[in-house]
Amino acid sequence: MTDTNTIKHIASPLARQTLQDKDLTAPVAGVKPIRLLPWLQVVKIGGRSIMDRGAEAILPIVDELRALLPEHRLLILTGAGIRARHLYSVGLDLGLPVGSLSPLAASEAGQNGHILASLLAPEGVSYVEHPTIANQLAIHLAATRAVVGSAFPPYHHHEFSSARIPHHRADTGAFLLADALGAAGLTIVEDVDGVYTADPRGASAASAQLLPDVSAAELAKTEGTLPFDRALLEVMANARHIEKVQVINGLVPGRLTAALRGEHVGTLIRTGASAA
Ligand code: GWN
Ligand code: ATP
Repeated sequence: MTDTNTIKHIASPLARQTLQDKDLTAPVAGVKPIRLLPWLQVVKIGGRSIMDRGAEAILPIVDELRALLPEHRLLILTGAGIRARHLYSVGLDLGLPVGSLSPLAASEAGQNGHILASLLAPEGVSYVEHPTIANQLAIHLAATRAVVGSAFPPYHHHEFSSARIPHHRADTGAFLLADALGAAGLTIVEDVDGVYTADPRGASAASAQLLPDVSAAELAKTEGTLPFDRALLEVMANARHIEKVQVINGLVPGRLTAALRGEHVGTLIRTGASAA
């Protein structure tokens, strides 16, 4: 009985108070988390911007990734692309809730990952499932230099109902994962040179200017379109490890290689994470 009482009354700084009071939780919860995979480089490959273009865009990227393997250990994550957009239009027409659309779109990101992994298979690269990324990434990356996964986060029916199209898509998923793993970096591969003041392929293309270095907080104040999910800016504000993300043009040979070598070849987006 004495033992039971001791266990029941075990000393814990969070035992007797609400978890909602930040002043009370800060001494325990305010500590910076450890980096699980500090040597990992995460690369998000655009679904629409790269994968949907087929061999012309994919094969040069595959060549660059192959050549980068001796230098970096990579988690390569793919976006969803055109099939997900078709899926959204059909699903929305039928009135499907966002929690039903989210996993359907996510499966398209997974399909692109399977395609990319097949092309890198001779190098020992395979597609790994979400649960494997969650729990067994370290052992896989101890066995091989890189793995491919879906960039889409597995929100499923837990997706926020604030919009009809899933709020958290591939760019957000890639960032959440990279930050949670404490990765060395995240590079987002698109079909434009970086983030512009307006869509460089849209109606205001003539006046669009490239932003070489910008903070997520500054971008959050703008109202125009962006080359990634707007939710990415929300999660960047609360980042713990990833201090900057580079958005680069994967259609230009050598850009991905340069970015992974730390060169400034696209738009650097500063997050809310501090170096301390
Ligand atoms: O199917 O291509 O993982 O890695 O969000 O869930 O919708 O699933 O619902 O391990 O768990 O389609 O089946 O599919 O892309 O997400 O996967 O081949 O439960 O390896 O079974 O979190 O791959 O898939 O789509 O990523 O993004 O079986 Mo797929 Mo995705 Mo595979 Mo995964 Mo979802 Mo699983 Mo999951 Mo579902
Ligand atoms: P997914 O992986 O989700 O399929 P993606 O990342 O491959 O998508 P898009 O969502 O199409 O690609 O985003 C890239 C496109 O965003 C560019 O081709 C560009 O035309 C457009 N874009 C819109 N606004 C901007 C902006 N401010 N700066 C740069 N590109 C922009």
